Amino acid sequence: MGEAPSAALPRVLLTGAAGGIGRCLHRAFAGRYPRLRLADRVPVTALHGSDEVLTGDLLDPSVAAAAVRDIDCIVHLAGIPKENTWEQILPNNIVATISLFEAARGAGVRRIVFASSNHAVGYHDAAHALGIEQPVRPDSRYGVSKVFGEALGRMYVDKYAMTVACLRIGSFRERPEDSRQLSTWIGHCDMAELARCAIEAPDYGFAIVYGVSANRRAKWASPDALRLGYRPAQDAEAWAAELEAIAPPPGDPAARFHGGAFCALEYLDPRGEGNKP
Ligand code: 15L
Repeated sequence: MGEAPSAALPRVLLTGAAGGIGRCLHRAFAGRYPRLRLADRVPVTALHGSDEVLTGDLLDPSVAAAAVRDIDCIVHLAGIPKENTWEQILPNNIVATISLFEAARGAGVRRIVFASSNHAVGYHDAAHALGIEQPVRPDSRYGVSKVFGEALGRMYVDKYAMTVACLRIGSFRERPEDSRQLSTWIGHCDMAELARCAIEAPDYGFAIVYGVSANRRAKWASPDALRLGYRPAQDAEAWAAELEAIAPPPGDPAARFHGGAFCALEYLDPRGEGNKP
């Protein structure tokens, strides 16, 4: 974690605080901010005196309003974290995000850090590096919900002068687990540091940053990371020897596209090859 806490630091709301990234940030931020409100549908256990716990569903506007009250910066992690049906993705990832952004605007919250995902651009060819200038190319309904959140953030910056960071998070894990993650991995320390930078950097308007560690094999470039001051320190390469062999066969959609296994789900090859009748 960066320099010592000061009175100028913002009051922070973490949504989805009981999830994997939520728990990581909760631990990393304990005692750092003058207020740390931990919201989730399931109860979260406080770790520090400044922790506040709010249990409820952001789809309920009264819960969203209570969550954002007297908050300066929201880190929005809540939602379904992988592919699912529209019945799940629409309310939990799209409508709840609208509900939160609207509550934030109404309450005068100035900054939102949105947990987007690499799956917003997952169907780009893995043979080529990705920046943020390429068009979105979601690989799943989950990826579409992240594209939606990014577009919503862009609009709240342009229309309501808020500051919004969209973190296109890669593979958040204790350690990388397969060959793809040698490029897509983000370790726990880097994840906490990226979120801290997005919370604390001077106003930056709109930013999109890939949430990856300093992996030697990284294929995602984030010019906005510098504006936020994010300098990752972890590198998946330490696990390369044991992980290189854990890979889908060449030609498999999970190997051909940046989004990995999400790209293989329900995939129909435009050339008709290997499609089930
Ligand atoms: C994500 O967005 C998912 O939340 C996570 O489960 C991983 O699959 C990750 O992306 C990834 O691309 O590895």
